[in-house]
Amino acid sequence: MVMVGAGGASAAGVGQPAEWQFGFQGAVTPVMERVTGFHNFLLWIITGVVALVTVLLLIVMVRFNRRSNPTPSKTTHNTLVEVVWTVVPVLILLAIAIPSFRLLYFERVVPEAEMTVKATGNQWYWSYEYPDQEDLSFDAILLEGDALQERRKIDPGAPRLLATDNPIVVPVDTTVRLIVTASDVIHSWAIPSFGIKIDAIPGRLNEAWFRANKIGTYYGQCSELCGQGHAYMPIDVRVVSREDFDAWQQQAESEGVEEANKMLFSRLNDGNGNQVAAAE
Ligand SMILES: [Cu+2]
Repeated sequence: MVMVGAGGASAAGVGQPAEWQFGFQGAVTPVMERVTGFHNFLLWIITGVVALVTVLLLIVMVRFNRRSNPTPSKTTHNTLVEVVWTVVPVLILLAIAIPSFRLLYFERVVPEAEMTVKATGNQWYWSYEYPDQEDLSFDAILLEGDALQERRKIDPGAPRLLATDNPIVVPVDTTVRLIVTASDVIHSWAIPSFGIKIDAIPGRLNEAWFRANKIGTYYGQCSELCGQGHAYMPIDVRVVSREDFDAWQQQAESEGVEEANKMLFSRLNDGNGNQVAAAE
């Protein structure tokens, strides 16, 4: 199979899964950078706890089994040990809780946004609106079969089950407020590399934000079981340069989204898959 969309080892697992990937997809927003950092921090704590418990268990098994310790001690209380095994777990929980709540609030509080995108979950596709622009709205339908083959002519990296006919297009280094809702049942809008997973609930507006710091293509999937087509309503985001975004937006307003996307793909396609590197 041809490696598509990865654009070399450095990009593997950013925006979409890579073969043999072990950890998270690479972070391209401040939220996901912190999520990844918090995860790595927790890993140290977990490893320490597991190691300590394992060592204690081994000591008990070796030193206090029936053969090596035929007459067990009758001790029932040891104040020092009891204080230690109460205070140390409390300290560990505090060390986890404080950064955890800080991160929650960092995700939760939307900073001053430069633009807004509204996502609506439907059975089984997403539709998008750019409320800052008049008449800029479209559906994003999974590309499959011939439509996918056709798309690969202008967007060679388009992966199966992740690419949609109309991607969301946003400029790089721009704070985007994301408003999420649903028209029928509960869905969930999620992009691993953005660190976003937010429920789309009928009759309710949920809010999230992202500020992608790297030009590229980032995929996600509906993450709340929503019926038969749940696996077939992916999320396809193109983070592009300011110039590309402005050109796309103008074209979308004058000629429609389909034409704007064709033009965008021709601008983005450097013959190297769709992970176009920043024009540095
Ligand atoms: Cu869904």
